[in-house]
Amino acid sequence: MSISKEILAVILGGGAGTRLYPLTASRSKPAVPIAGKYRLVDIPISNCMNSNINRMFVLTQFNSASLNRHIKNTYHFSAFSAAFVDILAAEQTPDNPTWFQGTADAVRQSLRHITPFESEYVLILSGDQLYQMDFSEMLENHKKCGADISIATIPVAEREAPEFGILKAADGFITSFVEKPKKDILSEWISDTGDEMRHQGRNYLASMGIYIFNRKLLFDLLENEKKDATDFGKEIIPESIHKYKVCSYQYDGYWTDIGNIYSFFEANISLTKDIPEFNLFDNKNAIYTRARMLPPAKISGSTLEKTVIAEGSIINASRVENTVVGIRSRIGNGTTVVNSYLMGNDYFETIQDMNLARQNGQPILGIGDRCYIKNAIVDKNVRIGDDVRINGGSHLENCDHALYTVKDGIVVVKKGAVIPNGFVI
Ligand code: ADQ
Ligand code: ADP
Repeated sequence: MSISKEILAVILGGGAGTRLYPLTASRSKPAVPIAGKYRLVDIPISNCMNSNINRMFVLTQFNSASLNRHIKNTYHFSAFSAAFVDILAAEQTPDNPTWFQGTADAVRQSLRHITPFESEYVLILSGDQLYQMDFSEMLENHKKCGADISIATIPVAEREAPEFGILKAADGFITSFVEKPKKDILSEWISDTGDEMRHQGRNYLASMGIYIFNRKLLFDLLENEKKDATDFGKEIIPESIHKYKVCSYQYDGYWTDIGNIYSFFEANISLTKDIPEFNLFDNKNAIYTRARMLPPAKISGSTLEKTVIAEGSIINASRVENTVVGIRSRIGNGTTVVNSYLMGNDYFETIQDMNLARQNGQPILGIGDRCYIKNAIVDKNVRIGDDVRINGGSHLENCDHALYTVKDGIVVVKKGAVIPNGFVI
């Protein structure tokens, strides 16, 4: 059987979505724009496609227009192939009056959509991680070990360990597992992760939340044995390790969780490094997204330092530094942007639109003249007037304002916000 028929993927597109608020205020998490021109869901989908896994379900709590449009316009497969990307949004049915309660519950409620598609294995992925991984190697390892369940694992440092499922393994099989251990018991969970990892202080083996299940076992667990379990990390995985063969597939490449504003911001900004850990310039492992017919970026009079600029942008800024500039962005004269992620715009304004906006005393789409923007995420379709100062940093308290939110020192300007001339944050 070819790998494409052997396995299908379920991408967990997000629970309540509060951790990425306000980016998820009007769109589902998989549709959140990342790296200037992609959306979060493009990462797991591209990893699947590059691993020759081409049947995918995206589970999401709500079905946003932008997610639908993105999937519909991006992932076209030949009528002669079995490939698909299907969105399964939480739905209320007569025998299931609730929304997805947790990850296991989300997969359980989707089983009836998965049933008609044959496969021997099911790959379960998180929708909020940045990494490039070949799942076919993980599947090979799963088969070679004769495992019932495989979990992708990665060495992490003590500081990060409490955020993850931490486990111990012997001869490739997981012998114990604790979901998000408290700091005071951490020392009991140190593993031998190899010399290189030990030198980096990465002594804990964390679950990446990436699982391969033998399909029959997954259905049995969710429908019978653990029919009340709501979560993989809290219930299904820890309760399975003594009963089934649960294999650890250790991964040593770049992998980062981008489930909250701070990690999402860091992951985007780190793309501006000379050699980013996440490689968008990879011939073999492309990250796919919607192919848009956009003009090249146009730049004038700007000093650009470590900046990633997407198509369709018009930049007259005086300086842009450590910044990701998303599609169709516009930055006015004399403006400085530092350490920021500008998501860009869904459309261009015409000269007439701009004149009309000016007549009505409204800023035009994009960022105006003589602004200073630092440590910010600027969501799509924002109008920032002239002489605006947005200076994010640890001196700012967390808050939620009508136009912006501050989280961990990062200012997030909300989608479609209109920021008047001279505004200061
Ligand atoms: P977390 O990421 O904290 O830990 P969880 O909140 O269950 O676990 O989310 C896993 C993924 O599922 C995320 O992409 C999330 O958005 C999505 N998700 C959550 N609830 C959902 C729902 N109801 N419907 C659809 N999608 C949903 C997990 C594991 C840890 C592991 C880390 C690695 O539990 O053991 O270490 O992932 O990041
Ligand atoms: P992309 O994939 O390019 O990010 P989408 O297709 O999700 O973007 O969004 C572009 C959307 O913006 C299109 O649906 C388009 O109809 C919409 N759009 C176009 N012009 C305007 C406008 N003037 N105001 C608001 N939305 C617009």
